[in-house]
Amino acid sequence: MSRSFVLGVLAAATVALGAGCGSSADAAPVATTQVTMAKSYRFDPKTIEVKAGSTVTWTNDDNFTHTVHVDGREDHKVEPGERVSIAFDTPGTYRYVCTLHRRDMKGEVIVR
Ligand SMILES: [Cu+2]
Repeated sequence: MSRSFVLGVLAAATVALGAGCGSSADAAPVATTQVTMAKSYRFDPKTIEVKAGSTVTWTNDDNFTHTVHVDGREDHKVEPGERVSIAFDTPGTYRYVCTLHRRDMKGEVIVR
């Protein structure tokens, strides 16, 4: 209970700092349609940029089951060694999470 409280406070502090602070290397968008769920509990690269109409593929190279849940869309479970592809037709910024590891696994797809 106290541990999760501390983590919650840290998460809030991270949000308060805003974009561009801290792990700014992760935040720079990478032009790719391929995202790896790398060991351990990460989306790599975390922020990607694609053209409208692109299909993005997430591949699970970790030893654990993860999911890809884009805001407003369905959750996709991805077992180790498997992949899921999602089409992005409309420009915008789409946040997504792994619903099993929300604190650690978040990413963003920027559609131009
Ligand atoms: Cu996960």
